[in-house]
Amino acid sequence: MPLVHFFETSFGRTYSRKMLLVEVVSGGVSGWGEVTCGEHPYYNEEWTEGAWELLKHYIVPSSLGKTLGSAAEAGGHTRGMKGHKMARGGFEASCWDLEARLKGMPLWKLIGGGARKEIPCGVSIGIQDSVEQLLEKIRKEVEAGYQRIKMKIKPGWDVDVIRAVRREFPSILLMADANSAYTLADIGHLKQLDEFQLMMIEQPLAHDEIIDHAQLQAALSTPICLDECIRTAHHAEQAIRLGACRIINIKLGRVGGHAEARRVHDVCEKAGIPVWSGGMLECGVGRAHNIAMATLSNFTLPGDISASQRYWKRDVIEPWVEVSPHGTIAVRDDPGFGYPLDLDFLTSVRVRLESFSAQ
Ligand code: OSB
Ligand code: MG
Repeated sequence: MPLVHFFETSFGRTYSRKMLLVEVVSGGVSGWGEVTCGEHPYYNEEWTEGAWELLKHYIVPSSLGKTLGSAAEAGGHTRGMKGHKMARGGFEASCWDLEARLKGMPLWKLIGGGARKEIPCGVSIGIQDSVEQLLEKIRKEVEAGYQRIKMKIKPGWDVDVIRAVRREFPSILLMADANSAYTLADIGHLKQLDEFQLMMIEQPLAHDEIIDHAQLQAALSTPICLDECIRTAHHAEQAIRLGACRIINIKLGRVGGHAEARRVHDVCEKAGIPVWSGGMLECGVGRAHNIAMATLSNFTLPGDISASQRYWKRDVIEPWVEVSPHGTIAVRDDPGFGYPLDLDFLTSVRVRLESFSAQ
């Protein structure tokens, strides 16, 4: 599906998405999950075609025809596999949606959420062709009511650009996401960001490097938020113990699904570390899962869950995800993740389908 506007991070520019959805069927009821990896292995090691192969050759055979007492057991079926959390998480999430739909209850309730009826929303704005273009985009999103602006940075698009944004918007909640574009050699450069009252700087250093982040955090007054580094609750424990971050971004796919997302959430809550929901340019399926997750109590900061129409001309769910003028998404009480699929549209944009049956 083409994006309404290209999205550029420090690792590249995306014009359209090739998304992989998982439908798991039992007793005539369907549950849906989204594999949230990118088309290319640049955010982390996963990519759409790789995830397809993993599902086909490992995840589906591990589960097909087996009895699952509850979705909480779904992660166990793929536990022997290393990595590939987004592929495994897409399957895991589909099982949670299925269980909730079979029970006729909202997913947020099944996963132990429900701390809020409205999710506070922010937006993630990519690297633009010019500073003027970025300022224009920020103005539009602030006027739409979004509570927090995240801008992507990389070497050459950082200190000066943030200074220009701050001059125009002195009091907005602002943060920057580097997607691993820096190293410890850049400490002096990154320290310049301390003058801009950023809420946080997200994942400045390598995707798999917690220890260096501890050294950087000790040198910065701006809080560091880890994204890519946190794939398990144990990583969260280690990062917190080392002082590598003061905030954590939880992405459902990156940690392998709802069960582990909950564990990461709980570790952070106990340690007094606030969390927020990240995004991966999801279509409605992944977006709706994120909304359910963001009703857990410690999701106290506005996350990267925003309206469907910021991404898509038409979404695969109906209604689409909408954001109120005060920058919130109302949590729905319908069964499962709460949004019916637009199956006609989904079928019209589908480029590949493979079905597996126990019979
Ligand atoms: O690091 O949060 C990130 C998109 C693709 C890959 C990585 C990231 C992002 C975003 C977009 O920031 C969040 C969204 O609006 O879905
Ligand atoms: Mg990020």
